Amino acid sequence: MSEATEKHYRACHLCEAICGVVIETQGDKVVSIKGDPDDPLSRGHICPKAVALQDIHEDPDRLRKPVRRVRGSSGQYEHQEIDWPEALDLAAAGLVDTIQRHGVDAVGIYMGNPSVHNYGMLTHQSALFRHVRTRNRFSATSVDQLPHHLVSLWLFGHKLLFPIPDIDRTDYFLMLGANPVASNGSIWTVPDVRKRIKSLTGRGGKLVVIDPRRTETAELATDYHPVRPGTDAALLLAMIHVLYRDGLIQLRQLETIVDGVEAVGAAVANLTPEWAAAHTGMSVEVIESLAHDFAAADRAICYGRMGVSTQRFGALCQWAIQVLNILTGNLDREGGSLFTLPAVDQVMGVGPGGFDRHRSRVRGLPEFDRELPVACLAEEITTPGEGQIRTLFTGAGNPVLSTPAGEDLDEALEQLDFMVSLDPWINETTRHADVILPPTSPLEHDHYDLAFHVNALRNTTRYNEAVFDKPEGALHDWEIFEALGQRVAAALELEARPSMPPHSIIDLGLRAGPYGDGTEDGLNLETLRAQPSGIDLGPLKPQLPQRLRTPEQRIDIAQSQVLSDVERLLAQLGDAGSGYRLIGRRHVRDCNSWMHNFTRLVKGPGRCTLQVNPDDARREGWNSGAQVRISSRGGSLQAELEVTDDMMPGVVSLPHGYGHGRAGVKTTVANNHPGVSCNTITEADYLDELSGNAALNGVQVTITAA
Ligand SMILES: Nc1nc2c(c(=O)[nH]1)N[C@H]1C(S)=C(S)[C@@H](COP(=O)(O)OP(=O)(O)OC[C@H]3O[C@@H](n4cnc5c(=O)[nH]c(N)nc54)[C@H](O)[C@@H]3O)O[C@H]1N2
Ligand SMILES: Nc1nc2c(c(=O)[nH]1)N[C@H]1C(S)=C(S)[C@@H](COP(=O)(O)OP(=O)(O)OC[C@H]3O[C@@H](n4cnc5c(=O)[nH]c(N)nc54)[C@H](O)[C@@H]3O)O[C@H]1N2
Ligand code: SF4
Ligand SMILES: [Mo]
Repeated sequence: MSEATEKHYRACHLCEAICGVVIETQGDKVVSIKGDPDDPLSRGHICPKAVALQDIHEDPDRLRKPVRRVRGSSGQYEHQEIDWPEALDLAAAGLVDTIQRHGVDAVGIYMGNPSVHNYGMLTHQSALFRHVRTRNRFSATSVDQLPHHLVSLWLFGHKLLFPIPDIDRTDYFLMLGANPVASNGSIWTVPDVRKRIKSLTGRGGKLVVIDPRRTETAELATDYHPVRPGTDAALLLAMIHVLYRDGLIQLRQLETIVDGVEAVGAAVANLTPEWAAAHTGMSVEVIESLAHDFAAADRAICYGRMGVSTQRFGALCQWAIQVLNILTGNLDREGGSLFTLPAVDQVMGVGPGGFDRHRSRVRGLPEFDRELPVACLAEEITTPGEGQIRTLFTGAGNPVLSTPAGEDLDEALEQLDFMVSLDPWINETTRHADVILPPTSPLEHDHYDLAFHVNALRNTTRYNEAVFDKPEGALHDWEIFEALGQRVAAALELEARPSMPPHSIIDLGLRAGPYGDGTEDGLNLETLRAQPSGIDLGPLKPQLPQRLRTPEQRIDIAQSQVLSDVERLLAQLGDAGSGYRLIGRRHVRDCNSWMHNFTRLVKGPGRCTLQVNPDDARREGWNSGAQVRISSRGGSLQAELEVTDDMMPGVVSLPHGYGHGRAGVKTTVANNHPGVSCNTITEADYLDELSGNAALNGVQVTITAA
């Protein structure tokens, strides 16, 4: 007789859409994964990646035990399985030894993107890091959303106060540098965005997409305008100029809480549509009508993501986007952009963040939230002197593939005295580690979306139990942090505070939160356990000024650092340079560097192609399928051409997260679909100088036949 099937309710944690899924299991096997129609946020939606929940769990390449790197008889490195106590002792000893000999700053830390999707890593990383108070902390934030955090800190007083586009109730949506139809949304938890866009345009609303590539999202838009990479700040500032020039400023409900309106008007006085047209490649008419339509719409949203964040003027763009929302009274307004009120309220629970309280040792880049820009990680390892990184800890990250000038980092990692990685795979980064500590599979631990309810277009909450029991002897990520923390504390004679498991922290957070003890909802872990599809807490509501964390609960839009950055824009926009501009690209079946080891997600034609516009191809004599060499100041690589009129002339696109198949990497399927890493040619010194965020988009490249 076959075993009975069991149903498990769960969130998919692979991207920010946090879709609810129903996983059917039989014994220790996953039988099916389907969308959960009862989830109040995702309403049954899933994307093709949801099946990866099973593939991750079953992947034979996923490490089940720690490994240690040793030189084999042939002189090559190999990885040997070791027991947990030995692995933890080894990892802690490496950290302690460096701290004792060179001080805490000689330990570097890099935390990658999945750490934000795994709540135990968020609640418990401090169990280790509080004993390693190094200035050399890094994360994927500085190749991603750093400008968003800064602008939220500056305007709203807290790094996590993100205005969330209220797409379901808007009339006009201006979207720059985002492709949610492929990415499923970012800093905007918006499951089933395709349906929501169709509903917007179906009810007569507009979606206007600004992007150098006619994306999957642009295909659904009412209007699409190509823009030259890295020039959006000019467009946005000229739109603000038009609002002032044509008397279209309308603060509405924000009237009594916004300062700096006059100063911003002065700063944009000369930034005319004519000026912006010359740089962006957009016409004066289009720029003016964008400003007019935005101001005329009853309810409007301006939103921009990776394409306007990881570029040369990322912080200026994100600031201008929010200033457009504010000057038209569309912030904190239904159908505009609103703040969430999550059940576990991180805005009340974690510090607001800070900026430029110290700088990186070699290049003097500013810290944000006690982290340095990862674009300077390699030089902090290779440059001798006091504070040089000698030991590196990485958790849930693959910076060799995901950070600019990744090949330099790849080499730098070999110069370390010691490296430890908390990761389930031997990938391009962790292959350098002396010891790799693999956590339980995602289905073996419980789940709460500590991060993404903060960004969701509706207030909901959901807690899910583990689908499978933890295997004998295995450790969760949080338990590994705890175990390392205890060992390091003991060796350094520091106090190791006892901690509670992540779910108890969530219980406390729920009880103390806005729907907790003493409220009508009375949420706690038990009430959530009883409704594993999630609990609806209603649509986003206006909350200003109470929600602001600025000292006087006011919004000062005339931020001096930002206004000074306009000078840099004026100085740098002029040097358009020659050659092509490189941008990135996401595919719905990718997820950064770690979704290529699952056959179901990589099958079909290779996706790591260089897309170019047909006119460029014709002029250069290139055809689809040809191999070309792409070179930048940082390096060069070879890729296959794909000619498509989705690309605007002069711009080429290559996805990131490829470049597998290197010696020692143990991801069998990915190694057979290696592609090339576009971060071979992105540049460590090409940054948004205001924030320190990497400018991964808009890199100047030349292309020749290979
Ligand atoms: N399928 C899939 N989903 C993902 C991920 C993934 O790898 N694959 N990654 C997840 C992560 S970590 C993130 S941060 C999000 C990102 O989410 P999004 O930002 O929505 O995704 P991207 O595809 O990076 O969209 C960036 C867009 O900016 C455009 N662009 C590039 N340069 C410029 C420019 O100078 N100006 C303008 N206006 N546009 C420009 C690109 O053409 C691209 O369409 O996606 C998440 N979801
Ligand atoms: N050129 C270019 N570069 C980019 C981007 C781009 O658009 N263009 N996008 C950038 C963006 S937005 C981001 S977020 C970064 C991502 O950069 P990273 O976070 O550095 O890289 P990922 O590819 O997400 O690597 C995730 C790693 O986490 C591991 N992992 C997965 N789940 C878990 C878990 O539960 N626990 C542990 N311990 N490990 C786990 C995986 O095995 C993998 O090794 O890349 C950035 N790099
Ligand atoms: S959109 Fe896809 S990857 Fe993202 S949470 Fe939903 S099912 Fe998972
Ligand atoms: Mo990201």
